[in-house]
Parts: sequence; C-alpha cells; structure tokens
Amino acid sequence: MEPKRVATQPFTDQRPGTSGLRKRVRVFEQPNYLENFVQAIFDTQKGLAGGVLVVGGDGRYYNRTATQTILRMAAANRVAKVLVGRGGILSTPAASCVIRKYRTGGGIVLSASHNPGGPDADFGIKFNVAAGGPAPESVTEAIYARTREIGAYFTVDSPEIDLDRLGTSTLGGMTVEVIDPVADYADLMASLFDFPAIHQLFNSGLFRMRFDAMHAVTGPYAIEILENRIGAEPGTVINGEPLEDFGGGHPDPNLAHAQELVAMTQGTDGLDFAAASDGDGDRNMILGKNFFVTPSDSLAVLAANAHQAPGYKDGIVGVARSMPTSQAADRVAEQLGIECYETPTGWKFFGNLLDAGRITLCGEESFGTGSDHVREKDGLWAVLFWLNLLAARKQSVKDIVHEHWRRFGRNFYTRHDYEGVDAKAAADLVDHLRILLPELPGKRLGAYQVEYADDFAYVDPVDGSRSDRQGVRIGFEGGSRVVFRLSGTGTEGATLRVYIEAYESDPVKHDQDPQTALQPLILIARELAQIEARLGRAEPDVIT
Ligand code: VG1
Ligand code: CO
Repeated sequence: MEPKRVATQPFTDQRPGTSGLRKRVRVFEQPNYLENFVQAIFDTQKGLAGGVLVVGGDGRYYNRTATQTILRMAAANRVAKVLVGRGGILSTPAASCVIRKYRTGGGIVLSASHNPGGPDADFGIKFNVAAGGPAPESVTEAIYARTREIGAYFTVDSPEIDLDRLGTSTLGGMTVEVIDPVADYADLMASLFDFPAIHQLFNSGLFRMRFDAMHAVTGPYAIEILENRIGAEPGTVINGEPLEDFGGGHPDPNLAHAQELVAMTQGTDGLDFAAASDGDGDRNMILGKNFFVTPSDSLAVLAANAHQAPGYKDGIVGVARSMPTSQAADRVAEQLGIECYETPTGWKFFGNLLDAGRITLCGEESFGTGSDHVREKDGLWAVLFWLNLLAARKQSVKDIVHEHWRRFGRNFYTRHDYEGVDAKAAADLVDHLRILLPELPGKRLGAYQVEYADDFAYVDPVDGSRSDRQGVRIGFEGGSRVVFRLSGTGTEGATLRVYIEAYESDPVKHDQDPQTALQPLILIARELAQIEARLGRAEPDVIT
C-alpha cells in the first residue's frame, strides 16, 4: 500500500484559536480542508514519523469520518502505530492520559468542546504534544504557517478500519490498536482519589447526587467510575448516552446551559451534590444543595484542601490560574507559602509550568480545573476531587465554601458574555479600551480608584516565550478588577467576554448574590467599554 500524493491548495483560515482549530462542520467537509490541517501537523512535527500517535475525539458528528481520514494519512506519513479509542472516542483528559501513559509522540484530539455538535454545528481538531498537553503557541503557529503554503497531502487507499472492535490491525505499514477509551483514565482516577471513602459516602443513605454528562463524551467514563467502580446507584449519571449532536443541546456545564441539573439541587428536597461536564469532558460544574460553586472558588478550595486526597497528600508545590480567573487561588497560595502564576487564557499555557514541576494545580474561570496528573483540564477529576473532600470533611458543599470564605475572604466573581456580535465592532471596542489604558491609573471610576490598567502580556517563566495582547485588565485598589477579551473558540462573529471581580473580607457580606455585589463594577465596565453603543446589546447573552 503505497502512499498517494494528493495535490491541494492552501486555505487561509486555519490558524488555531484558544484550543485548536474550530469551525462549522460544513467548513471541515470541504474537500481537503481537514486533510490540509492534518498534513500540516505531520509536516511540522517530524518526530511523528516512526512513532506512536494517539487519536480520539468527543464523539460529535464528523468524529468517525475524520478519524478514518487521519488514520489513512498517518499510515501514509509513516507513523508506526496509532492508538485510537474505540468508536473514535477519547475524552480530552483521557487522550492526555493515554498520550502520557504509553509515552507516545503526541495525539490528535477531535473536539469543539462545549460548542454544539451536529451537521450544522461545530467540529474541531487540535494537536497535543508528547507531554500530553495542547501544543504551545510556537507549535500551533508553525502548523498554521504550514497550512498557508501547503501544496500536497499524503494518504493511502484502504478500506475503513473497524473502530468498534478492540484489538490490533494493520493499515499499510502502520499498526492500529483500538483501545478501551475509559480503562486507563479510570485507573488513573483510582490512583488519585479515595474510592472506598467515596463509596461510604454514597452508601450512607444521607447523600444524593447526580452527574449530568449532557449526552456528551463523559457518559461512559462517569458510569464506569461513579457507578461501576465506586458503587453509586444506577441512574446517578444522567444523559449518559453520548450522541453525535449532544441531543441538540449546548454541552456547556454552566448555569445557563445546565438548568435541568441546577433545578434538581434546589428546594428543601434538592440534591446534596450535582456536577456536569462538557462536550469533550474537560470542564466541570460543581453544585451543592441550593449552592453553585464558582469555578474560580473551586480551584481555591481544592488548593486549600488538596492534602485530603490521597494523590495530593504531600501538599501542592504551586498553583496557576488564567488571567481572567478570580484571585481567590492567589490568597490560598499566599497562606500556604507556595508560588502562584497568572497565565493567558487557554490550557496550553499551563503545560510548561506543570512539566517543570512548578505547579500542581491549575484552573480557569471557564469551568476548567486540573492538575499535573495529565496536561488537560479534567472534568471528572474535579468531580471526584470534590467527592473526596465531601467524604473526608463530612460537610456540605455550601459549608465547605463558606468556611473557605471566612478564612480567605470571598472574591465575588461573574463573567458576562456578549455572543455572536459583529467581529469588527468587537475588535474596535477592544482597541478603544487599549487607547484608554494609559490615562486610567490614578483615576476614580464611581467608588473605585484605578490602580493599574494594561493589556496583559505573559512571559513564560520556563522557556521565556512571550504572548502579548491577552486581554485588557483594569485593577482597582482593594483587589477588584474588570477584564475584557474576545473569545478564541467561537465559529460565528465574535464574543466579548467581560470578567468582573471584587474582594470582600467581611463574612457578614459573604451571602450576597454576586450580580448584586458586583453591580457597581458591572456598570462601570459597560460604560467604559461603551458596550451598548458599540455592540447594540444592553444585556449579556450568558452570565456565568
Ligand atoms: C474558552 C475559555 C477558556 C478555555 C477555552 C477552551 O476560550 O474562556 O478559558 O480554555 O474556552 O475550553 P475563549 O477563547 O472562547 O474564551 V474547552 O472546554 O474548549 O476545551
Ligand atoms: Co472542553
């Protein structure tokens, strides 16, 4: 089976965003579109030839087609072996786990994460490096540069590989091993958390929980881990059957898109614990009875309590958070006397810090939390960590968080998203803010005194690489902040994200609703950015 060279023309729009290349399925279905991007990976990542590659995705529409295409191209590009999840499935954290465990050369992950799926919705592809994490900017930029000049791709003529049967077959000179997508990941979780203690909690008769897989990839993972291995009652996992279109839903675990689950936690009969994950399994939402844990707080609580889980019993060496994430984790790091890093948005920026052993835990405000166990954020991991805490501390979610606030103070936090706005108007809005920046320090905005105002730039402390223009931030005296940035994961128009944070040390005030507590800052942010005038939107589409 000789490699076949197919002539192609470059596409101009294949620059990866915050997390890989995400486009409408219709865009990926154009002849050569997927092939060009995949060939650009092989052309730039020379080490893949002769090595082992992991392939898998979140199971959305086009996952299987793309998997077959990638397998043929991998064979033509002289990859020695591909490990592929059964059915073409691997959650994003499971892909990272497999890449690392079998010391492979990297992986290709097929996902558009929390974006809807289906023939009229979104698809995505990204390359993860041998350490298991999303490729750093230097690599994604090299892949993009290659897509701009590509003239041919390589494939083989072959029948489809049977992706549904575990075991090994060959494709040209390449070995294809279809692996159980859940087993390695489930074993890793069992090594980190106290499954027997969680089992006892489940069996106490005093604890009711649900995990909402949102008809996305985590269903089989959650059923295996929570129900089969730990012994939660059958039916604990809801919407557990993965569907190519996620049942028509928006597989984004937040207060706007997981309302069914939120409702189950409310009232006197509400569940004690509920959690959800996103399309590709790397996000998490944590809910207690009548209580929502803000992701930024979740990171801080896990950092403060990490030693309670067996996998972290010796404590943590440092934490990192993305810039727009609240500073709650910083306060924990300060008390623990460990390093705290502030990185740009996107998991790829945590990779070097994790590899260098400078941090153990990291997280983002966008429902992403993780640790050095893999190199992706990890939804079920966060859920198990919380269950482990609940079992160890024998307290409710709400009590754990309130106690945390009493000890460290509360960072009130919210994110307001203006979705699908005009891309030019959104870019102009950010430019307008950039122009304002130099005059802001020292100024009074309402009751707040501006301490600093900048466009966040990050110099990676490990390799010295620099990333500019990562978001406009305006910091006020006392630790309050507003941050503005444009989304890098959308596929239509632009999305403006406004992040608002205020610190409150007085426990008497900790019970306020964040939207109320933050109202003055919300208004300042809207006015400063001229949001309504520029975007024609009086209110955000999504509040998290
Ligand atoms: C969003 C989030 C970001 C996250 C990224 C990928 O990016 O804000 O924190 O890392 O999605 O998450 P953006 O550029 O749209 O703000 V997911 O679950 O794709 O893997
Ligand atoms: Co995701």
